[in-house]
Amino acid sequence: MLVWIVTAGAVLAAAPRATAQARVIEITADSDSRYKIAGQRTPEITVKAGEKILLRVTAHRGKSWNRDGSIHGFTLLRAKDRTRVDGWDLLFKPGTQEFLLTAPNEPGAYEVVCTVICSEEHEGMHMKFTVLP
Ligand SMILES: [Cu+2]
Repeated sequence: MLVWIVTAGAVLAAAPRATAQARVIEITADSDSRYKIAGQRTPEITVKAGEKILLRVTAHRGKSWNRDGSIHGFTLLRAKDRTRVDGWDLLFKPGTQEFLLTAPNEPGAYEVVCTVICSEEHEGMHMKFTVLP
């Protein structure tokens, strides 16, 4: 079985073994302009610095989307200065997709924000992201 992985705009097929060391984090980017994580009332992602992450995203269309077909985004910002983290600027299409990512090396508080105007609730589409040492 092949698993499709999208990294920084490039699509490649990788055997499951290649992703075996990455921790899988599953989120939903939902039609009500909310990120959701099963079992969490308030979704929050916690990772270790430099950890390999396989982000598995299921996205559902809200009331509006980008002309390129992206329906939600996922951009990681440093909480202290709202600057973007390289490699963590993602766009989602409808359905399930996976991204092989490397957690920031700098421990601290981060925030995930949606970068697609997905509804009038778009501004509320964000979640905490914590990097542990
Ligand atoms: Cu959104």
